[in-house]
Amino acid sequence: MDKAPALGYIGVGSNIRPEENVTKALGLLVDTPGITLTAISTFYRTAPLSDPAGTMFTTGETSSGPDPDFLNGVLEIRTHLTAPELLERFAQIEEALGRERADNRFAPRTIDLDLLLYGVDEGTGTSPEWQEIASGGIMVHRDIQKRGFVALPLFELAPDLVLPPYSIPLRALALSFDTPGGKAESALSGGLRSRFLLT
Ligand code: PH2
Ligand code: MG
Ligand code: MG
Repeated sequence: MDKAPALGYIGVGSNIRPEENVTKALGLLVDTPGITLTAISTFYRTAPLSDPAGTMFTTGETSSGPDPDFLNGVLEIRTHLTAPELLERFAQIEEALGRERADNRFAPRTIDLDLLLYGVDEGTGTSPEWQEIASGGIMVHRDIQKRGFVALPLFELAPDLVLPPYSIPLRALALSFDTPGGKAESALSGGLRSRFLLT
C-alpha cells in the first residue's frame, strides 16, 4: 500500500500586493503534484514587524516603520513530498512570484512560505519521522513561539496539537498571545477556502 501522506503546516506572509500574491501562491501550491491543501486559517492583516535595532543580533521585534501591512495566515497540507522537497517547492513559488532576497530579513516581500511543522501526528504532535527531520536540520519553526499571527492561525487549524520536541501544548502557547496581532480578514479567508479547498 502507498505510504500515508505527511501532515504539514505552512506559514504564509505577504506585504507587496498581498491579496494578489497570497492567491497566486495558493494556486501554485494546489497545482503541485504530491501536495493536497486540506485547510486554510483565517488570514490577518498585520503591521510589519521590524528589527528595532537594525541588527541581526537582537531578538526583539517591534511593530513599526514605513513598510506596508502584511497578510498572514496558515495552511494545512497532506503531502507525499519530503521536507527538503517542500522547501525547494516553496523557494520556486517565492521566485515565481518575484520575491527578491534582500540582506534585510525584514524587507517587504511578495510572498513568504515558511514550513512551520512537518510530519506531525494531528493529535499528539509526535512523529516517527521527527528525529529524522530534526537531525536533518528542520525543527519546529521559531515563529510559532514568537508571533501571534502564526501561533493563533495554527491553533485555529490544530487546537489539540502538542509541539515537538518538548511537548508544549499549542493551546497554552496560543493563549499566551493576547491578540493575533492584526485584524481578521474573514471575507478574504472565506474566498480563499471556497476557491482552493475541495469540499
Ligand atoms: N515577516 C517578517 C518580518 N516582518 N511582519 C509581519 N507582520 N508579518 C510577517 O510575516 C513578517 C513581518 C520576516 O519573516
Ligand atoms: Mg517568515
Ligand atoms: Mg521565510
